[in-house]
Amino acid sequence: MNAPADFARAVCPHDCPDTCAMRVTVENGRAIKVTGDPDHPPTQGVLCTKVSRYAERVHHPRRLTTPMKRAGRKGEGRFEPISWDEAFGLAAARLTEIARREPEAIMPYSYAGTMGLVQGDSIAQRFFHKLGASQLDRTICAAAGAAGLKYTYGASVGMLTEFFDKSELILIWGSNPIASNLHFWTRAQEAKRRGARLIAIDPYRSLTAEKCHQHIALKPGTDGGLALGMMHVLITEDLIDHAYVTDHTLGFRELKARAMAYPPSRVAQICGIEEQVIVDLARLYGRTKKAAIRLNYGMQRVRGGGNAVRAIACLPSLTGAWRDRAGGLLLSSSGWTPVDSYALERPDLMPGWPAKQPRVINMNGIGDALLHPGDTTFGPKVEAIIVYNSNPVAVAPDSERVAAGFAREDLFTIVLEHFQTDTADYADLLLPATTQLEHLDVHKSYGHTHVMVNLPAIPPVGDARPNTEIFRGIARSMGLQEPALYDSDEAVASGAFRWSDPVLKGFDWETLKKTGWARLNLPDAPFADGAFRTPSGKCEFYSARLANEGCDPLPDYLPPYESADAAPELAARYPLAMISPPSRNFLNSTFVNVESLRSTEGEPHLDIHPADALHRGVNDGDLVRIFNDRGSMQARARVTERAREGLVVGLSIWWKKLAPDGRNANQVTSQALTDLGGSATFYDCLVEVERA
Ligand SMILES: Nc1nc2c(c(=O)[nH]1)N[C@H]1C(S)=C(S)[C@@H](COP(=O)(O)OP(=O)(O)OC[C@H]3O[C@@H](n4cnc5c(=O)[nH]c(N)nc54)[C@H](O)[C@@H]3O)O[C@H]1N2
Ligand SMILES: Nc1nc2c(c(=O)[nH]1)N[C@H]1C(S)=C(S)[C@@H](COP(=O)(O)OP(=O)(O)OC[C@H]3O[C@@H](n4cnc5c(=O)[nH]c(N)nc54)[C@H](O)[C@@H]3O)O[C@H]1N2
Ligand code: SF4
Ligand SMILES: [Mo]
Repeated sequence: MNAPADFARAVCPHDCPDTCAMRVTVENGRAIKVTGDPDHPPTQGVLCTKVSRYAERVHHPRRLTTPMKRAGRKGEGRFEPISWDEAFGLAAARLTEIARREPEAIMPYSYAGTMGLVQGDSIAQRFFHKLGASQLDRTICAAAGAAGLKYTYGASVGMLTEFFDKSELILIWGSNPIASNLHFWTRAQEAKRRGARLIAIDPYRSLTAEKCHQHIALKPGTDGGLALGMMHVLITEDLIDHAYVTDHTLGFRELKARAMAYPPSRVAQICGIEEQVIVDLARLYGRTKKAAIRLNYGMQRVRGGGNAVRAIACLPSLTGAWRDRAGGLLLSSSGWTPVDSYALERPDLMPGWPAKQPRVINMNGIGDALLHPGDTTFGPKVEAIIVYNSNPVAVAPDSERVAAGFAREDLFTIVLEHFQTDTADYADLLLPATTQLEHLDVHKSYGHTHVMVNLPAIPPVGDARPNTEIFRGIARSMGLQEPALYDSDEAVASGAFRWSDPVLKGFDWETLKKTGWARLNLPDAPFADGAFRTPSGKCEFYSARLANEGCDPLPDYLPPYESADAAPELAARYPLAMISPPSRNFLNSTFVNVESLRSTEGEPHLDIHPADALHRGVNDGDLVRIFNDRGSMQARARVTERAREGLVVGLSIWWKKLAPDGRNANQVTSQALTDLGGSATFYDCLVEVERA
């Protein structure tokens, strides 16, 4: 038993709810195999196809292994190697000059290339805070849903994922777990074997939807309407748990009045589904004791995303589904982990904190932000951008504008990356970062409730350095004196969690380093007796906080910005709704450059309903052009009933330069923001399609 392990312990760093524990086999300093840890309950020994190939990505021949500076025109992607000293010197010279004059002209841009709390936003945030740089509102993915949960439950918390296999009914709502939440799917299948009914609520017949007992293909962006329609039925047919509602919720009377405006006949119109489907769904949901909802972020990437999450989040509290551990709802579990973000990010380093803080730029508006000339409302023009853990030129909405912004000759751009992505092409300085197998990190999960440690398995590939080390190097060259900028990775990691929180009882950094993970001490059925995290401690159907902020205190249905209801003139010109959800073999834009995975995906496709195809003279296999006023892209048409009529689906997110026409789905998406949280509205997008 005491023989040294022949593997190193690691954690999958990707933006995925499953946060798998990995075992890495190393030979001569190279990772040769990465497998799922059989002892880690959520992982159960299995990794997805993408990450089973992680060693291929780590030792990829095109890994960036040395710092480089731009040698060609902006965006051309030509670079020449330089030393780290020269790179730090160039970065420091330019940033010092700007910071002295106008610190807010410097902005960070990062997201979840790694979910690690150390290589994510620790030293990097401290660095930007110390400079007084613009702050970034990190809203590209989950902010609407997070706001919906916050106002309803008080935090991003919900059912524990391990009990879904005991559920009798699972609504898989705006989620395609076979692609994006594999380990949940295993549990759902276990539930199915035990007789549970699985219902997919998704405008698209995804890989998951086709394996469920029922698929409800509503129009995109209409989920809030469906939830209100279900409430109408639950209330009029008295399928309500009155004791639960009285003891553990707030605002039933007001919610009831709102729901009465959504009879199934009206909701059928809104959602483009049959009235009876709504009635049957509500009855089944209301009559099943162990009724669970696995909601995912796919349904909140539209104007009304925050309200829709709020409406859906009310359902288990109306029926009392929370009473059983196999009932309730899970969108995100990330709020269960007591992360010490103050210690990690040190907001107190910001000049003027806490009274006054540097401006905040919403990352979804990066296109407009980079092209903004600067004025009294926006503040200073952006002169320098430092990108890490993200690939905005591929993933941010309204990509024509994003690319135009990055192409500005006077913009100083630093990119920390593993590969020469679409964004890296625009860098003035391109700095090689280590991967998860080469650095230390700690993780929480947004799909399960374990905290985890990742220890380096191999030395850095080439001259790559961890993000933390790169920011420390720039800070040192700038002569910044703040000690917190120079904390070691281990010091940062050991302070990432509030160890005194009861959910971490019995654990500390040293034990966690040895065990690799720890399950948070949480009750099996977290809201069986209420105890929500809201100010009232109840599930807030009616939110006084929203009312105070001048918003609707009750959940409502808001039609998508780009829909016949909200914009009939636009819908006449661009009649097709387009969504661009994740591909199974990519993770956002990560892995698109791993040949074996890209060849499995083939090429960019567009799924289009036979009636819509016929009308446009499009045949299966034709190359089509997808366009609106923002831009256009090409894809290979797949004529299929997987897409409901009026909907087209382009699985994403391709690297532009690896797509035949050098473009991707974000050419047509918009920078508009959701109702709550300021999230992106990738799936609120009207287009037209024609043969190319
Ligand atoms: N393989 C793979 N896994 C991933 C990712 C990836 O790119 N690839 N991305 C990761 C990331 S960043 C995230 S945020 C998570 C979750 O990412 P999500 O965006 O939630 O992705 P999915 O779980 O695939 O669910 C999206 C599903 O929602 C459907 N959908 C789109 N619009 C609507 C709508 O208006 N209403 C409803 N009901 N459904 C709608 C889509 O058709 C799709 O089947 O997955 C993560 N996991
Ligand atoms: N059309 C459309 N657009 C979308 C979506 C969609 O469904 N449709 N989904 C949206 C969603 S949900 C999300 S979350 C965003 C995701 O957007 P991003 O967070 O930008 O995700 P990725 O495209 O995976 O890019 C992450 C990059 O970080 C790099 N990276 C990984 N680890 C490290 C590290 O340790 N150090 C450094 N320096 N770099 C690292 C990777 O190499 C990769 O290039 O995209 C959004 N964009
Ligand atoms: S991407 Fe998700 S499923 Fe795949 S290994 Fe990572 S955490 Fe697990
Ligand atoms: Mo995401």
